[in-house]
Amino acid sequence: MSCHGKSLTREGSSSAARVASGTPGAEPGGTGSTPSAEHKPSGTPGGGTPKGMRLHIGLFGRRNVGKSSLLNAITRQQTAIVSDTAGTTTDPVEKPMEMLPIGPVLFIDTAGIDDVGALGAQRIAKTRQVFDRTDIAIIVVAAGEWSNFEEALLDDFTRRQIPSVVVFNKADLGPAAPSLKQSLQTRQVRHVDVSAIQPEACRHRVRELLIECLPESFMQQEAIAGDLVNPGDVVMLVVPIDLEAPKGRLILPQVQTIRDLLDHDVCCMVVKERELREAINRLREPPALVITDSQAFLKVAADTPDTAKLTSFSILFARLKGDLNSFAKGARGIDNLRAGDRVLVAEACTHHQIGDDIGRVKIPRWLTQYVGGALHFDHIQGCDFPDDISPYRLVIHCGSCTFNRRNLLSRIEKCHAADIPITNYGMAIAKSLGIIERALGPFPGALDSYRNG
Ligand SMILES: Nc1nc2c(ncn2[C@@H]2O[C@H](COP(=O)(O)OP(=O)(O)OP(=O)(O)O)[C@@H](O)[C@H]2O)c(=O)[nH]1
Ligand code: SF4
Ligand SMILES: [Mg+2]
Repeated sequence: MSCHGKSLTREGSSSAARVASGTPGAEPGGTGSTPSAEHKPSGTPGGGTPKGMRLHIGLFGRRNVGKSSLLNAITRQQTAIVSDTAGTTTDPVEKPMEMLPIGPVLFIDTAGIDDVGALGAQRIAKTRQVFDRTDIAIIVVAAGEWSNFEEALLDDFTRRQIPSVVVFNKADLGPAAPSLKQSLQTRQVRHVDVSAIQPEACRHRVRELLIECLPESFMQQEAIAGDLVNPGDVVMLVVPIDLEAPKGRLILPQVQTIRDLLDHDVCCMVVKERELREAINRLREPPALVITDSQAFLKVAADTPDTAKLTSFSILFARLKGDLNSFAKGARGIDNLRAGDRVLVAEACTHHQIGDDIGRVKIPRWLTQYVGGALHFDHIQGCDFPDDISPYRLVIHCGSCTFNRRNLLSRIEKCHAADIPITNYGMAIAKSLGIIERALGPFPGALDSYRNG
């Protein structure tokens, strides 16, 4: 999975969304025309909590209701441009922050959902893309003026099972009707009256509201690999240092995995694939688990004793970020591929490809060999996922280290709805190299899904 290496010098995960100031190296906030900020996940100088690990909170509503004013009040900064001209915010504006006691969050300010004209339609489409990565939706309403737009937003979020809250902004200009509040209460939709022009009070009220509807999954810290072994066990991490590896550092999934193992009192050894066999020979007993970059799977499988569990970083992240069972089942779809079929390869971040790129060169090569005939590959990067995936026989997703879980789950759900199998890089590689059962060995449920797929 040395594709991850490039992420640390790649652009952010969305070509449209921009990360506002908050981490050194990120651009100051703004709207409309500023270019993408460089993505700086943790483990890099200047990086905080990786974006993908933050609770994503979207601000939605009609133009001019005060979405950007609310963001500025909450963040105590002029993160987004505010004006009384409708349609000030064009592209989504992202602002990472530490929101105590909630923790690391990412606010996403959006363009008005009632925008007009051809450009307006494009801005609405960008706003709607943000739905896919929203953990909590804030529907902003001005002076209690509720319309079909707010009703449609609420319906959409309810259908997607995204917790949503209503913020009645501009309370200084007029309150929401008691009957409306009653109706929201009946539907168990939390709401609050605020005025963004009184930022201190506004900040407190919004924070209380958010805490009330925090998703359970956000409260629980999921293990990456520490739950697969026991305290004191030795785990070997195989990290190829090739052309794709970033200079002078490890990459985000490797750093996160090491930290997770240390948190679980596990001994970690990090080696390159060439040194693996020798390193294992030096141990008194085989390691409990070997975790490899998927691209070195074949050599690592050959050098790892059968008594040791084996998997890849990419498979671990499929479990953390997505739904391992869906991906394992989706890997079966590789058996149904025929020459001439279309395959969609999706990467969560944008980056420059180099010679032997995993998504563009290696996976297509291994899959073509497995199928025994030419396949047609389409590639997408960032937040753009096609509405119509019916032309595809299979979707293969990267490890999504820059996505939050909801974003990836939304894509999995889209594939399920269209009855298109979806798997991930690690599993597609393991499958096409003939070692998927071994790579899924540490996950009996996923292995069953694969076998019954
Ligand atoms: N009176 C009053 N005015 C407010 C309040 N919040 C925002 N405004 C004003 O409402 C106007 C629109 O605010 P914005 O924050 O730009 O609204 P927006 O929803 O981001 O608008 P778009 O980006 O155009 O979609 C500005 O003139 C703000 O100063 C409030 O609580 N009370
Ligand atoms: S987001 Fe995907 S393509 Fe980008 S570095 Fe992470 S796993 Fe690799
Ligand atoms: Mg705005």
